[in-house]
Amino acid sequence: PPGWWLSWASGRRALLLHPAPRALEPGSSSPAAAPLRFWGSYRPHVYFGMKTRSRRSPVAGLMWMQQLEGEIRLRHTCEQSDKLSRYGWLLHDGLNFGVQEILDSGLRLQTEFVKRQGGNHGGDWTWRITARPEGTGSQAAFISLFFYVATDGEGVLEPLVEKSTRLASLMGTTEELGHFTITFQKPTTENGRTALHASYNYLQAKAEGLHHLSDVVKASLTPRFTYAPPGLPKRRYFGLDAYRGAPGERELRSQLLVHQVTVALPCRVEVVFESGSAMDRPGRLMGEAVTQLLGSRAAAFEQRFEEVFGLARKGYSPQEQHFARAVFSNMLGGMGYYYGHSLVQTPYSELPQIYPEGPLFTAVPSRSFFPRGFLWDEGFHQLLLGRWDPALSCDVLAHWFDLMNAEGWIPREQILDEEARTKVPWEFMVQHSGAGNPPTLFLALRQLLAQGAVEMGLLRRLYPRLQSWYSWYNQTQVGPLPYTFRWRGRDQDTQLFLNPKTLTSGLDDYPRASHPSPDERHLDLRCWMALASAVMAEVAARLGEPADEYRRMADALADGRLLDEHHWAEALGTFADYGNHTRAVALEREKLRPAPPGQPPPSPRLMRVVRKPPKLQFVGGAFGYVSLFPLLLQLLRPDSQRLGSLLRDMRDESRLWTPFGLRSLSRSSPFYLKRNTEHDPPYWRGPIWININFLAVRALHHYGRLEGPFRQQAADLYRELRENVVGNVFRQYQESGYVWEQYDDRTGQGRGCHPFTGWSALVVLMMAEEY
Ligand code: 6A9
Repeated sequence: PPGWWLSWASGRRALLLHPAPRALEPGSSSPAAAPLRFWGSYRPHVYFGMKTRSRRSPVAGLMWMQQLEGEIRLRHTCEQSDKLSRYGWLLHDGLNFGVQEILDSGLRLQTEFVKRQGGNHGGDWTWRITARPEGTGSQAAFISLFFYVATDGEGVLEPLVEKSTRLASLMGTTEELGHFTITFQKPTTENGRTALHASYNYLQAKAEGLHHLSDVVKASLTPRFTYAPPGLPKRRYFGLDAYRGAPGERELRSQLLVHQVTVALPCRVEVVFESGSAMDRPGRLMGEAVTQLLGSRAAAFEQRFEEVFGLARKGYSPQEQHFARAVFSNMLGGMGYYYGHSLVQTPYSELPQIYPEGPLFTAVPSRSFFPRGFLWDEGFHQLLLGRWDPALSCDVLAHWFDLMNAEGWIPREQILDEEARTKVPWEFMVQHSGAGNPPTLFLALRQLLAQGAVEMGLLRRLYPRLQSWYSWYNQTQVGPLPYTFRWRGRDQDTQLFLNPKTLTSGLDDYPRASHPSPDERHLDLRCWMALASAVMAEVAARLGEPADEYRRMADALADGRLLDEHHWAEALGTFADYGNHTRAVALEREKLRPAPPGQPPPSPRLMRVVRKPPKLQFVGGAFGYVSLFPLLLQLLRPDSQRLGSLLRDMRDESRLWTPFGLRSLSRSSPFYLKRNTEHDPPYWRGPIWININFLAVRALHHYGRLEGPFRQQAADLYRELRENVVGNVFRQYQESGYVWEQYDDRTGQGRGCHPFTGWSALVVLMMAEEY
């Protein structure tokens, strides 16, 4: 066939979903098949909200505002710039209930939901919001709570308005939910016994989409309303007035109803969702019934948490247990359900293209900063969630594998809908169909298999996808020699970076060969492929499929001699990448000619200068996480001298050891804490990351139990490292209110974004010593 045809056909393949039958069975997320999971807090990017696991689910959510003179401080989506001193789920079982605490400058909000099954559409739920002043108290004497319901292009909502300003309830219908009603109860004192004076406003509007809800509400507020509780002075407040509509002729796909209640602190408000198909209710789920149901759900959760993780019987203090429950709940309660398409750049066309639509049910790294799916993060997430609810993890894996294209590729970052897109700068939006990411889903799958939690039917459906995924890495990320591998997609513009990044590896700016080239061999990817091969062999064997090829590959990649040949750098005394490399690089301000008179002065950039030409060699000056990979993924034999050497170097304080965990890059590396460009602070060049520390703790645990010359040393390091990591993440949480993306290797302080209860939540497994 002519060349154009080939590229047209392959371009199509990159944009077609994998042809094998889906891993998810048709309708498996529907309310009929999975009623308990239908409604959930699947909107991790808002402080409090719910939706269903359906394609165009209506959403419900909360916004709030302390009524301050002349100032609109509306809270809705999780934003670090809101500077809340703390927020997150304290308890969440992923199915029935959740309890969240939010501290917002002197205001303490407790946001709770509890579900009750009944009917054919996922049952009923009730929200309870309790607000009170905290500490020195809020500057505002009264607050507004905004409860909203919005459609996403499907279904209708009918308001029922009392006394022209109070949205008392609404009736709705959507395809998957059938008929339902939502009732907004009047505010009461915290114990629910006494009604409180309140002012009401409501809004009915149309919005371009769910990503515009905050804007529509903000634009509808005017300060012309008065709050006048009996016997107290009148106060002005911002209330919902009229929305004058979106500019232009855009399609308005969302119907929005907002109930605003303005009330003094402390107070409690409940919202009751009732499914039209649920009959014979024992009574409306509100007040005392909510208190009781929440109480019994919380007790059941705490009991099960103890059964699974055993922290009380292992002697942890009540505060430590509280912390562990909160961190775990935040990962589970932070799960999202998304439906939409990625934007994908293939090598076959000039512009990014639209990838096929699909659903994704996934945990997220961070509710504020990265509230969406990330491929290699997810493998780590499921190590924790799989202990709690293996069926949930299987469901998540099936969703991820169903997003695979016909070439066997899964997009790394899943930015699937408009809400997700509002959080991402354009440069990060497009996914490249040649770009990989560590195949950590194999880690999760291996654990689920060990737990006996993967049904044969699912495994069989996953198998062709696993095969394709595995071959994708094997074919597209191969290195220059057999059994070597190379990450594609390194930064090309070498002059602009101290060291061109390797985003695909997940370790972003971790130093690699200074001059990217096809001669590179990446140690971490090789080790991931060893793991992948071993898991493929295991899966094939279980299914009675031919496993020899996978076994042979797994053995070859774990073979000590071959590993030495490709990655042991005798002169450096460690394992390393290989490539076209020089250490003699630096960033310097470029020298520009002065501008002619009258013209603005030029702004010189920081540019890389290379003082000594690169040559093919092992990558020196880069000891750190990558060098540890043969240990991290447990490829070394317990009697390997390399194991002894890595243990020694790991424990060395001038290299990786700190009182807070292992730093990502040796303190003696020339790249240690170096910026990559003017605007890129060091990321994987010193700070402590919890996912890799988890792998290290887990590997030390492994080697501490195997007979061999380094057994005692590994066992000792295991104890120390585990205490350091867990102790620091716990202390930082107590001090700062959050779990963080990374930790400073000099002070232990949380760094990067927060809350980050993606893989940092693996501290729970380290506390439980479950690996
Ligand atoms: C930036 C900016 C509001 C970077 O945890 C997710 C990933 C990891 O997979 C990766 O290993 N993080 C780590 O190096 C965060 C990546 C965020 C990229 C998008 C958008 C949004 O600003």
